[in-house]
Amino acid sequence: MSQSSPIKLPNMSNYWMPFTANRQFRSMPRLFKAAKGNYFTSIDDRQILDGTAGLWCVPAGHGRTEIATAVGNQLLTLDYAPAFQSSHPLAFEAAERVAAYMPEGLDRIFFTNSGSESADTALKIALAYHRVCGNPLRNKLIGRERGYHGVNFGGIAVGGIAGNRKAFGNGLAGVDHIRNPLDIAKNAFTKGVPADGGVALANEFEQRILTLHDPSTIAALIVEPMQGSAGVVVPPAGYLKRLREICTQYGILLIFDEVITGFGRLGTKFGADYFDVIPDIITCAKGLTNGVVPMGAVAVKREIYDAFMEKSPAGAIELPHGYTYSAIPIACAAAIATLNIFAAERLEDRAAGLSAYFEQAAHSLKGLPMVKDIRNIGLVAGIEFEVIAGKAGAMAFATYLKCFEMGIHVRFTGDIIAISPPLTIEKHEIDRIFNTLADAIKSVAAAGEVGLDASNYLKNEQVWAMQQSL
Ligand code: PXG
Repeated sequence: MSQSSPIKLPNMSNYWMPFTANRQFRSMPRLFKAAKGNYFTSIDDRQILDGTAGLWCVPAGHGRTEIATAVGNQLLTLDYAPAFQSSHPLAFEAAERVAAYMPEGLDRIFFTNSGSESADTALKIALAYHRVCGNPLRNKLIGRERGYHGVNFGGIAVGGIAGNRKAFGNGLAGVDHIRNPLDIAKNAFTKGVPADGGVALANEFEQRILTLHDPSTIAALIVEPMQGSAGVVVPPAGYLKRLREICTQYGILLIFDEVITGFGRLGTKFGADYFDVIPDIITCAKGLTNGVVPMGAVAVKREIYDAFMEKSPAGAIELPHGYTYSAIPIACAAAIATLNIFAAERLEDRAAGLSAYFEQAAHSLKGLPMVKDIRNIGLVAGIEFEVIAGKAGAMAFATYLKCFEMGIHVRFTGDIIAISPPLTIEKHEIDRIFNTLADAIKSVAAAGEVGLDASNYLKNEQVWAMQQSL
């Protein structure tokens, strides 16, 4: 692109963007027009290294022809089949393939269209399970502080990110939260899983929450094995195992929300595999179709499914729940093609093989100005900054903008930068991500004034050209 021909931007008045500062965005749009492998092409023709696998959803890298071909062919063969009271063979095949990828025993699969729908579906299955088993008073749901389970009403009720809840009324009744395991004072700059305190922290579930509510009223506990959205919170050793024991002891279903940790992110198929803890229900989405067709799945233990089949009245719909697009043919085709790629390229093993290198690179940022903590596991890292007084989030947001200007896509949440590249990332690209991030942090910190005013970062002439054409 030459400077004399500014980029033609779309009319941006109608699209209300999700989880975006819409007004800020329009003053400095960040638009992609193509993607291949580990790179996006921005609208101003720059190659932007994808340090986040899209929104954690493109583990196999962008533009996979195997998936595109499968989806295209499927679209021209069977575009849609009614999902209620009828189906199509690929739905059963996709469920069989997802079941085979899940930990042993979680082999009954309900399809949704997103992680949020998967979370709400899992919560509804848990409630309905206890009811069908004759325990309707087990109807409370427990989540975790700073947990993220999507944006639907169930998900935000058990979720623990205050900003995602406070605008939306009273939420569900009968919900409580266990403590968030992040302890920077004790564990700052821990590489991987913190060693201590896991069992004591999990015991707090029994001592505080179960005592308060009476365990016989609790249907389920939902947690992410590693909290992604809240800024990469890695639980201490023994914590998830102890939660499992407590749930088993009191007949509470344990749900792992694996929307981020599923499909190789930690260097194993699921977080359940990484931590060697098998929940009763796993939710997933994102990587299931490599992010290209919306799809989520809820895997339940066979005994749970069997209870519905055995105890529901003959001829009844056992679970009055589902979506028009549950197991839509193109999503099934995309999921099967994605699982084929995982099998052929052993992407989880690839992630595991790179994780030590990635860890080293992430922790090389220790000592930079404003850096308060670095956390990592598998191919995920979180870099937490000191909060600038009166400007919470500004340091991370400015760093994100600076990285974008420098050709790297990172994520920010609060004052934390999260890195979660495609599992196809190469070592030199890992170097580039963290070297660029280091430069961005230094530059933003040195600028002193890191307000939310993007004009500080409009040094790039091409970005300027975009500005002029608004
Ligand atoms: N559960 C978990 C654990 C998630 O991380 C959802 C549910 C909801 O999924 P859907 O498909 O409804 O968006 C998520 C989504 C980020 C980021 O950068 C994280 C998510 C989504 C977008 C951005 O932290 N997580």
